[in-house]
Amino acid sequence: MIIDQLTRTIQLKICYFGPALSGKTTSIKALFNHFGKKDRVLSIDSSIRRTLFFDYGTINFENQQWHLKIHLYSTTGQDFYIITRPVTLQAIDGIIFIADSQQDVYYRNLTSWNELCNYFEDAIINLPKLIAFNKQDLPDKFSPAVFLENINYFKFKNIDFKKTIALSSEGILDCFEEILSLVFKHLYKSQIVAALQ
Ligand SMILES: Nc1nc2c(ncn2[C@@H]2O[C@H](COP(=O)(O)OP(=O)(O)OP(=O)(O)O)[C@@H](O)[C@H]2O)c(=O)[nH]1
Ligand SMILES: [Mg+2]
Repeated sequence: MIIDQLTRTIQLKICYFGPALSGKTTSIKALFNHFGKKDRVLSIDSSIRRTLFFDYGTINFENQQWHLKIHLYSTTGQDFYIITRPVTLQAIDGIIFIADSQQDVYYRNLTSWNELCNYFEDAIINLPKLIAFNKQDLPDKFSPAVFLENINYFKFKNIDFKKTIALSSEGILDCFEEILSLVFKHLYKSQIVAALQ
């Protein structure tokens, strides 16, 4: 987070993370589409539309006192480009973990979650994070409860989960609002936002 008192601007960085092909790019694009900014997502992808490095875009809000600028990134799920993932994750304020709900890729989600936890070590406990169980439109899905139990959900703080269908934008805005809410609650708790008022 960057706070500039002079220009009254708060900048946040939120990142979509998750296993290969879980729907990270589809989710970020659906969100920008909602705000009428479909063309404002920069995607660095291959000829077959796999993310090579990241997707990136900004969304701005303002009230009479403050400007809020949210930088949104998605990581690549391709392990060949794994080196780019910790770079993209630097200095983030919140994570939206996009899980692929198809039963046959269940373990890819676990591996990806564990990778995420390893990048942040103990800091992952408090980092605001939202798990989106994507692809709810498909048959043969695993139960979110099983995944949450497997990752030991209750040991984490500042965490929530939702179901999404990124392909039809279902739940995407909800996830965005929820991660912002988790981020701001976290900032209030650490008294950073309160000090600005
Ligand atoms: N049925 C269904 N397909 C989806 C959904 N979300 C994404 N997809 C499809 O899943 C495939 C991968 O989506 P992407 O958004 O490119 O996934 P990604 O996580 O960005 O993939 P990488 O960046 O390559 O790791 C595409 O064919 C999408 O159309 C969904 O909610 N339902
Ligand atoms: Mg992608």
